[in-house]
Amino acid sequence: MDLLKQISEALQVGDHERVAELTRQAIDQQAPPASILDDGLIGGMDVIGERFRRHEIFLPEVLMAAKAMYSGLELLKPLLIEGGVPSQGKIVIGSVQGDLHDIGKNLVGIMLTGAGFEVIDLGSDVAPERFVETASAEGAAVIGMSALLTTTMTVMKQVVELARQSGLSEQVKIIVGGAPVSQQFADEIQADAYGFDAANAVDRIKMLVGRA
Ligand code: B1M
Repeated sequence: MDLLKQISEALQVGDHERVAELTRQAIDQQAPPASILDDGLIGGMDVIGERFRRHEIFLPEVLMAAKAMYSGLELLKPLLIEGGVPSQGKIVIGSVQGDLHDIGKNLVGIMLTGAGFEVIDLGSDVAPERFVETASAEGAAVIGMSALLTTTMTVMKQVVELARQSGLSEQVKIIVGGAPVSQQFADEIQADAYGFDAANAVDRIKMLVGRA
């Protein structure tokens, strides 16, 4: 069986040791890191999401899949950030308040680091004030927010408004992303950009800071 398919299937059964072993093999066989990520790890996680939605599996299985995802991601990380020279500006990232999903946000952080940005990762469940205060204190160029729940994406609007009220939106651009987020939603809340995946987020951020 194709190695990337095996990674996807090992992730789906939450076997983190096997995912690490297969990811290592794929790296040794010179499979492109982006394919290992997209077709192996993210491919497997998409199946998990769909099965969870259909109530075929439950939270413990999803947590095991997330752990397996991280075991592969850890090995890929050095390859994804290879060659990055941190001099492109500071980016504050985090998953919004109420949201504990951090895999996509972490991927965005890895890709940004690889593109030479200095990433200040506030983690998950981040209050609106923390995004704004950190960006201001650090002199960040961009705030990047991730949300995976339809109930938490509304927090993004609070951050955009808070940044505007505090006068920060003059200097700091805001980009939003995550599974339920869309360009239309970004326009509605008046964010500066929407990234549909981690690589696209990097492209959009380069445009926001005038480095594209
Ligand atoms: Co949860 N979960 N989850 N979950 N979970 C989803 C999001 C869900 C869609 C599953 C489903 O029903 N099919 C659903 C949300 C439904 C909705 O809101 N409409 C859901 C739910 C309901 C829940 C709970 C409420 C379940 C419960 O408790 N009953 C609960 C909420 C917890 C909370 O946050 N308060 C919950 C919990 C969890 C776990 C903790 C078990 C675990 C998270 C572990 C972790 O992150 N450390 C988890 C997981 C793993 C998922 C799914 C299966 C996978 C998410 C993931 O990591 N995908 C997810 C189903 C799905 O999304 N298909 C699901 C892989 C990741 C690479 O993709 O994060 O989308 P993603 O990131 C992408 C893009 O979105 C984009 O780039 C990445 C790709 O390159 N992106 C950005 C992300 N952030 C970006 C920021 C940007 C730009 C692009 O700019 C800044």
